Parts: sequence; C-alpha cells; structure tokens
Amino acid sequence: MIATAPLSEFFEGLFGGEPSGFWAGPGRVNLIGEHTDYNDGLVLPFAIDRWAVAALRLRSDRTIRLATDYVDGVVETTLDRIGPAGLSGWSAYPLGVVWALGEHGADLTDLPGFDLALTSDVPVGAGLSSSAAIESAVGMALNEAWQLGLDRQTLARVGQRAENVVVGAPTGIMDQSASLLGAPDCAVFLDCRSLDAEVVPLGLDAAGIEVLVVDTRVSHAHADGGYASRRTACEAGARILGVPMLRDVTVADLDRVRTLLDDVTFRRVRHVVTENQRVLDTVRLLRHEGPSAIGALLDASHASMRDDFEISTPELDLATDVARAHGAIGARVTGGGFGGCVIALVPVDAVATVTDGVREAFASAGFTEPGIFNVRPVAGAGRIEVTP
Ligand code: GAF
Repeated sequence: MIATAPLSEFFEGLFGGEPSGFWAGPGRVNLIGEHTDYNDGLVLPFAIDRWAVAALRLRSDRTIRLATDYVDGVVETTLDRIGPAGLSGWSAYPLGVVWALGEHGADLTDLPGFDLALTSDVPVGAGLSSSAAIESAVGMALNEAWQLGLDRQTLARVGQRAENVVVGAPTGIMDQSASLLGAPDCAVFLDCRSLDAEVVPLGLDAAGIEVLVVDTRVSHAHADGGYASRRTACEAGARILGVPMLRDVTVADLDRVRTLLDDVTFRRVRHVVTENQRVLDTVRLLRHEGPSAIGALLDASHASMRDDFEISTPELDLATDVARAHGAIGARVTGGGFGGCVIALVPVDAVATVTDGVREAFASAGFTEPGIFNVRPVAGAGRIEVTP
C-alpha cells in the first residue's frame, strides 16, 4: 500500500493542516472478458496492488482545490461551477466524479467544498485503469465526507459516468467495478447486464502461480478512435441481427450470424460472443480445478482479440508468445488493447525465466524495454486506516 506520510506532507505544504483522511482506489487487470462489458456481457477482472490515493478535507466554503504530485500547480474552482463540459487534463477525473455524484443524488447546491491531494502508483496509459483508480478513491472519499450513503455499485456507475461524459471515453462499467468490488485473492465475476457481482477465489498462492504484468509501454487512450470504433461495430452487429445487445447472441448462433454480416462485423461479433463463453468457462474451471487449468482460455482470448477484434500490437503478441514459450500457463492482452499490458499466469519457479525471456525478445526486436512486475488481487477501494 502507498505510504500516506509523503501525501500528507504534500497536502500540508499546499493547503496547510492535515487531511481528514486518506482513501485508496486500486487499478485492475482483467483476467478475461474483454470488450464484453459495453455489450451487456461478462467480465472477470481483479483489483491489483497499485493504488491512487486521495487525501481530503472538507472546507467551510464552496471552493474546491485539487493537486496531484505528478502535475504541477493547484486547480481551483467552486461547487457552483461544476458541470460536465469544459473539463480537461487530470482534474477532469476528480471533478467529473463530483459532477456525476450530483447526478446520483448528491445535492451539489448544498454541500461544502474541499481540498484534495492525489497520488498514484498505477501506471498511466498502460491499460491498468489508472483513471478508475482515481475515480474510486475520490468517489469513496466524497461519499464518506459528504455522508452520501451511496453503495459501491452506484459509485462504480458514478466513475463510469464521469469517464463517459466528462472525459469523453465511451467505456463500460468493468474497470470501476473491479476497483470498487475487488476482494483479496479473488476476481470479480460481473454480469454487466444485471450488474450482479460475485467474487471468485483465484487460489494463486495455493497453486504456486504469480500473475506477471508486461507493460509494453505502448500507450493507449480510450478517448481516441480505436476503442470507440470497436464499440460502434458491436452496436451495428446487434442492430443488424435484431437483438438489443451482443449478449443476446450465443456461440450456437454463430453459423447463422455469419450469413447475415460482412466479414469484419462478423469477426467483431464472434469475439464478443466467444469471449462471454470463455468467461463462463474460466469461472467454472477456477471453481473446480484452480488457476492452473485456465491457461488455454487466456490464450484463446488473446488470439480472438488479435485476429477477430484486431486490437493487439506486435509488442503485445511478442510478450504473450515469449511468456508462453518460457513457461507461462497462459497469457493475453489485458484491458482495451491497442497497446498497454499483457498478463501472464506463471508458475513461481518460472518467473525469472519468463521475465528474462521477454526482456531479451523485446531488445532483439528493437522494442522499448518493457516494465515487468507481478500483481496481487486486493480489496476494493476504501479508507486507509492510518496508525499513529
Ligand atoms: C477499457 C474500458 F474502460 C472497459 O470498460 C472495457 O471495455 C475494457 O477496455 C475492454 O474490456 O478498460
């Protein structure tokens, strides 16, 4: 967990006095279930041991002051000026949450302003949901400080709304749900249609498996075109097939579906439909056999994202291939694609071999040196109990 002392000092230096508390929001990896969330489908992410942390103190007036230790300067505004338009840069995330809380029952005309300082060790632009980490930390902080009484599912919708409307990224509900609903050593099995969520034990330690992240350092941004165009293709596919969402199509329908769609749209649809099935199969295998059994499903998911959804990159493909060749049980791109990270399930005694193998392969290919680290499944966002 991020130490709170440096953030406390940063807060005091800028605003004077101590914050009234610290709230942490974890990033996430997605074990499987990619580009299914906005199709009302199934996902299986988990919260990771990388966090955004918010230090917050309410004020007696309506002013909002925000600062982060990764961008210079203090952003100052007031609750009277909070709206969905005109926000940009890093402060769009916390201010977007303020606006979205207003949409979910907070009476922004009658609440006090606040001072807020943020730090984070979730890599930005790597597909590990640095934005959801901020949204959930800030959402939890304001929910408590303003005594709003919103539950975690609602706070996930608040974060998604901030991201969709204020930041302008047409993302689904997966990342915020993982960040808010995570549990130690568990993944979050979320039905994005009903929003029913269940935690599924991963049993990584018992199986002697680590989850390695390979950050290709190819940056992605979901407010850009690729993500939105995949979403549009899925919506077009559903429209042509006459179903509300691709969740309503099953693997058994695919032969018939192929005759109704052009090749590209069919492949986009096939990715989503087969990925939903892979999530179900992964959950079943985790429950009955443990994580050693899910490698082939992770590999199939990667192939589907590479070939059918076409959102992989040469770096992501190399990382998955080399990880497998050096002993990973399975490997796949995690998150929205077009860059970002790969996850690999690796037996503990193969971690060094996989790490060295990937580094060497990237150097030989002339790719930027990747970041490689392990992640552990942790609890969802919450207040950090600071011991004196
Ligand atoms: C990004 C989005 F934010 C998620 O909602 C999800 O669609 C994911 O890409 C792809 O599975 O992380």
